[in-house]
Amino acid sequence: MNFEGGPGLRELAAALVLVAALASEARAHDVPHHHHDEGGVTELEEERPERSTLHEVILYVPNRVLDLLDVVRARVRIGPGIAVGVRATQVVDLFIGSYNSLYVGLPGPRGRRLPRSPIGVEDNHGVEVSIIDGATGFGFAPEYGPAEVGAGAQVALGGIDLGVEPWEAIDLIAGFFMIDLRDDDL
Ligand SMILES: [Ca+2]
Repeated sequence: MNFEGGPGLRELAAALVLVAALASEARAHDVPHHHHDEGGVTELEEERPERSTLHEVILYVPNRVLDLLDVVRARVRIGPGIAVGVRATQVVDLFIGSYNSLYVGLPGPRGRRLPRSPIGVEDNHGVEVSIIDGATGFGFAPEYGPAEVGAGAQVALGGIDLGVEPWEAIDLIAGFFMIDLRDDDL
């Protein structure tokens, strides 16, 4: 009697354990969702579709490389003009001059998800002092980072622009722990 009843009970017990496990897993999934929805833990996660763990793993190395490239600007410029610029954040900066150029090198902070090209067009014309920005590039201004520190100059047919963005360095370090402070990961 028990010979047949035993396995039947065991199967029933196993099925109950399975159902209980699935139910508790479903609840475990629900809880963080509610946290995100109600608490608004991070706005970033709500602005974009949630990335899967697989997505993050596959793009982990490319994203760290792009984060690293964001830290340094080292553009060599070829083209006519005369200009000088220095900056230590957007508030403490100075630019005066005019140039049209083709640049080559490390382009500097992306300020977006798409990588910037190591070769491109760059121009800038006018005067910029701190937040009073009278300088304009005709679609190809250098676009510095908000905390970027650096300097550049253009003389006759050549120029150079060097900079470091500490904010991107912090984003790089946070990125190793899967935290995307700049919201620029692919
Ligand atoms: Ca990042």
